[in-house]
Amino acid sequence: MTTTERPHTAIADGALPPASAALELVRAMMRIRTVEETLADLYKEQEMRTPTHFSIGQEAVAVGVSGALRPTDVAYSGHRCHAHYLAKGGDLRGMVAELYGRETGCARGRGGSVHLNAPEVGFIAASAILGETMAAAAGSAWSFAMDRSPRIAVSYFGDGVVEEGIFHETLNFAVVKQVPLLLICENNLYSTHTPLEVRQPSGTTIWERVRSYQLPSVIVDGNDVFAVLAAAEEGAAWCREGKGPYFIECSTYRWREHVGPNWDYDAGYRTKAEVDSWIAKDPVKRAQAAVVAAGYCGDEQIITWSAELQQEIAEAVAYAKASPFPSVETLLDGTY
Ligand SMILES: Cc1ncc(C[n+]2csc(CCOP(=O)(O)OP(=O)(O)O)c2C)c(N)n1
Repeated sequence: MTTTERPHTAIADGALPPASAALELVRAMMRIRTVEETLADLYKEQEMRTPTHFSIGQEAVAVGVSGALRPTDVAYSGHRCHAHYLAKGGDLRGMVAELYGRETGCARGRGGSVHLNAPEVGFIAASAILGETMAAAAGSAWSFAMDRSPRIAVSYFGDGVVEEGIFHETLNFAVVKQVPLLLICENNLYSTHTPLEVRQPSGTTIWERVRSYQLPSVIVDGNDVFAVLAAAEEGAAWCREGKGPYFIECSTYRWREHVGPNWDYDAGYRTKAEVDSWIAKDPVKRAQAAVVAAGYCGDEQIITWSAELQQEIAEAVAYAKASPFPSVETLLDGTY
């Protein structure tokens, strides 16, 4: 196949999957939203002493991608990793306890919000060093290729990582070795407070630029969970067939401040009107409306789920707060 035959397209709105699958996606997004909004409220109590990057507004990416994955596939993430961890099946109590710095946390209270991990369900690692886990994901993918296994590795990263050297090294390596690596760029338009257009040459689009590495590259509406799922299914199939890596740029938007629980209209780098325009494209409400309109469920189902999810997160918080801090003698365990 030549480069021009590879898919290099923008993917339009996703068709609705069958009822059970579509409802599962909606509930999974609602769960992540409920968890993060609850934690954002509680953050103000100052009992979570970890820098925390919320992905409120970006839930469709993690949920749509995870819908195309198998339990044996692996995923890696960066600093904004809560949604990726939960969507891959990471334990909620282990996540909340980690944010509270407790021994029962998924990193035994030593890593905080940016070091979530759940290897038992294939969520291998997250790191706040931009781009660091991309190379590790390529390593996992390479091992799957050498084993001729149908497993694939996913690397989640933000648009800021596209300016890191490791991004280019990883793409080059993945293509040369034809490894089953699904690259998911969550383009939320900003790297901290700096917009994409002042960081990259005028007119640059990430997905088109990636083409120069000779791998399939598509862009998708990252606030449409069904479109993300469709793109991820295509990408995952490509990787599983041994055709090499596949790149998906997901257009989305972070609602809260870069790090922390607050709204940041007054920070001077974006306007309230801009944030509001993205809130109007709320991926959770959009998917809820789609399944109700399709007759898959009624509004009362959404209300029931909300109540169940509030209960689940309340129990996880209670569990975390009742858990012990690591003992002083063990503090250096796992530190290298
Ligand atoms: C190698 C490296 N350089 C700089 C930083 C500081 N830093 C942390 S988050 C961030 C912005 C990342 O933006 P993006 O990748 O678009 O992800 P987003 O925060 O928008 O989800 C920066 C520059 C870092 N953690 N690591």
